[in-house]
Amino acid sequence: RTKGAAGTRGEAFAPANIALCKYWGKRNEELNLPVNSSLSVSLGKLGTRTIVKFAKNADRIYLNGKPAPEYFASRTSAYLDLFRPEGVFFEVRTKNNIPTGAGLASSASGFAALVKALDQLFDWRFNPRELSMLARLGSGSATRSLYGGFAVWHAGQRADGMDSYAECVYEDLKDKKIPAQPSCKVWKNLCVGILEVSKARKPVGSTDGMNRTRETSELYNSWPHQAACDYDELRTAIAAEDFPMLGKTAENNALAMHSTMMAAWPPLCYWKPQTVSLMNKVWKAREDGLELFFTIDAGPNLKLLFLKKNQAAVKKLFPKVQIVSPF
Ligand code: 2P0
Repeated sequence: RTKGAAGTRGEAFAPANIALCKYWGKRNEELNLPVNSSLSVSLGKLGTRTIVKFAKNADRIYLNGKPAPEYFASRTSAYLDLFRPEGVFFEVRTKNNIPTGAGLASSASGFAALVKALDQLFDWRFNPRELSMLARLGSGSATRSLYGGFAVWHAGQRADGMDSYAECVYEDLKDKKIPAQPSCKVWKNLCVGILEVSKARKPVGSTDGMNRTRETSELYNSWPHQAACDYDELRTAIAAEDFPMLGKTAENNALAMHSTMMAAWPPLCYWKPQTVSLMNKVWKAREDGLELFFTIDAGPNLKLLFLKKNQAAVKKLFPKVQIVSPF
């Protein structure tokens, strides 16, 4: 569908996001349709800016000012194939402002920024829900990167994925008639802290990890139920601006996801020894009265959740933490 005339260039930014209720398991690998709905918080100004233009003869893909590595260029070109008119090539210039090596997946903000830039280039004028479905075809977690702040990705039920899109959590609360604090459209004093354990690319990619878990882990049978409960709990916590409820649910959800992987065969553990010591440090701080929680994605790094009033205490405990504002 093209509403207007294609331009000569598109440029867009999309934020990175961290899932508080994780996406783990695909019901359709080609369309990246998830088993369960997920909920995330964005990293505000941290993410990806992408410029896309038409090119002659071949795609030219640049990452942070240099020709992109092969794995990145081929994944981007394969995604562009979905939209490519015959004989057309693209120049894509992508820059991540996520601190290098923060251990954050950039595929989420990357595909979201790319699809927004393509929307401009082709003048599709799709709405954010439609764009989130197109971003999903690049990477599941990209579905949630069309929005700042909290986003929900509805798993949907349809085989064609037309009901598997993301929206801002406040839209979803309105639809479900859950009253929200007026102030909580932006949860200003919520902070995310990044604790880097390793910069290395993960040994088992998310898609393979999810498939292995789904196929071999007995514990995975309980995952869809846990995810559904956590998703509801997080929505309620956001509506009420209840930080302890948000933190507890996010941490428990992450640990449950990792438990399903460890019970897979061959076993899958993304943690390093330092991951476990940092987890213990958070638990000890909590015992000592600090409202501090963590979440962990498919990797060894921790993301801390805390309120601004505790920023100094968190910095003191974890001097290397990188603190970012989600809004
Ligand atoms: C998430 N993760 O919800 C979960 C939690 C990692 C752990 O989404 O195969 O790179 O491209 O759909 O989106 C990472 O998986 O996987 C991810 P694909 P993606 O953020």
